[in-house]
Amino acid sequence: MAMRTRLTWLQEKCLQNHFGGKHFCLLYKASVQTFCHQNLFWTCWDHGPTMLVLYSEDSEDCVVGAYLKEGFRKETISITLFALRETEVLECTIGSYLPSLLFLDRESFDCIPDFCIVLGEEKNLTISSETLEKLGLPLRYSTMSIQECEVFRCEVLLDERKTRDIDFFNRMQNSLLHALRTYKPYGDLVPQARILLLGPIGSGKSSFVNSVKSIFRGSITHQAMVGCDRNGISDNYMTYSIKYRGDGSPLPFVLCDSLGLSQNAGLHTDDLASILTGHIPDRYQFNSKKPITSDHPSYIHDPLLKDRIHCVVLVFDISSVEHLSYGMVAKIKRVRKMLIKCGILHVVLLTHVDSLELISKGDLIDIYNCEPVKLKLEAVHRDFGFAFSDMLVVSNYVSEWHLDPVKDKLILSALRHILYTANDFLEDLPLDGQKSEGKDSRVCEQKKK
Ligand SMILES: Nc1nc2c(ncn2[C@@H]2O[C@H](COP(=O)(O)OP(=O)(O)OP(=O)(O)O)[C@@H](O)[C@H]2O)c(=O)[nH]1
Ligand SMILES: [Mg+2]
Repeated sequence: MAMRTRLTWLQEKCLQNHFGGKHFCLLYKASVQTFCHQNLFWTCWDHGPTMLVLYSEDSEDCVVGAYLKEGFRKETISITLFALRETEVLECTIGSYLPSLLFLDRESFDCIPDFCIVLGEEKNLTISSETLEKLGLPLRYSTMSIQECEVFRCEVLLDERKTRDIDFFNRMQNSLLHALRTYKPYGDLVPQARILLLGPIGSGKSSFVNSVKSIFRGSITHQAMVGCDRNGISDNYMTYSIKYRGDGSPLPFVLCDSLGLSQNAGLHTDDLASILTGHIPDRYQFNSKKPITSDHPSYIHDPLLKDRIHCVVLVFDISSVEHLSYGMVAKIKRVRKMLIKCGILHVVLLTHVDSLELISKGDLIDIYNCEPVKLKLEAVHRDFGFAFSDMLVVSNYVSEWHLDPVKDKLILSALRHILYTANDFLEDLPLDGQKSEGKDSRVCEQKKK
């Protein structure tokens, strides 16, 4: 049976961050492998950096333990004692001691006086008052009964990724790239799926365009203008057809970047309706107060199916999505109603996941299982009603110099979901609509000429 730690996600994360971003691998769990320190030594001997964690019945919200940089070995070392209460870790270093002296030796009655663990029948821990003070623990912790004792090997996460996961991510990236390059919009109705990025100012729309472009180009690019301005950076309607680095052929999708949504200014809902129906030309300069009209010189009068939007991506900054103003939330709900009314399918893209508190680079490997991300997804689901399967999480390329296969996987997986959604939209179009507006009409027109 696989052993599971008693540490909560948050506790494990706090300790990981505190001890240099290490990944913990559970080596010993006393309730499963006996409360016997000889047994514990035997199992955990010479594993490199090791962390021992003690849980007490008396204090549910606090764990204490020892971090051994050199691991359990037969030589004297300095030992870091720690206490984790809620999200705060306090530590103090003692030494040099033989690590075995953390446990009471019943024959010689020898033990580290500051921190003495007794396993076996008694199962208790005694901490000196001086150490209690350094660890910020009240006096009642001077003798604690031990309910559980766990020992972890502390692996260097990045090294581990280098040797084990990078291969996996490279293979994954190749298969995703292949799937996206060979993607075909449903029924060949259009040559490219047209995806609109829509969301509050600064949510990361243009950065997502740059991220996708960077991956397919094979190096970082910042073609779409990105920045921080409360009035918004993008004020033109920009459509990006992206080329694949290998053969320079255009990919079967177009990303459309728009003016951000804002409570009082930003993208006008009439302009949004014109974008969705394909009336707005590339590079059109928006005016928040004056939406486009049919007498504008570059207004597209008879848009074809290929000019229309086939999927809308609602982009939010995951770190601030819960703090959107009441007016903004109401605006997004209105926009969503409009999309539903027009029959346009939409998905949610949550950016900035890297800036969530406690999330580190290593978490991007399994981001949907991280507690803070799960909580955010639940909040967005609760506030807006989006389905969990339609919420995608990414970390955009914003300040990096090089591509990272872990980020690529998140971005490409999100893009694949978006394109499948565009296909659902095309598949659901009424047959008449497909024929009159789609490829067939273009072919007919060309034949007539
Ligand atoms: N850390 C982090 N920063 C991001 C991410 N995505 C975007 N940013 C930053 O957020 C800011 C806004 O990003 P933009 O891509 O310009 O956002 P936008 O939605 O296009 O903004 P407007 O065009 O003004 O509506 C920039 O400073 C980006 O560098 C992300 O995933 N992680
Ligand atoms: Mg922008």
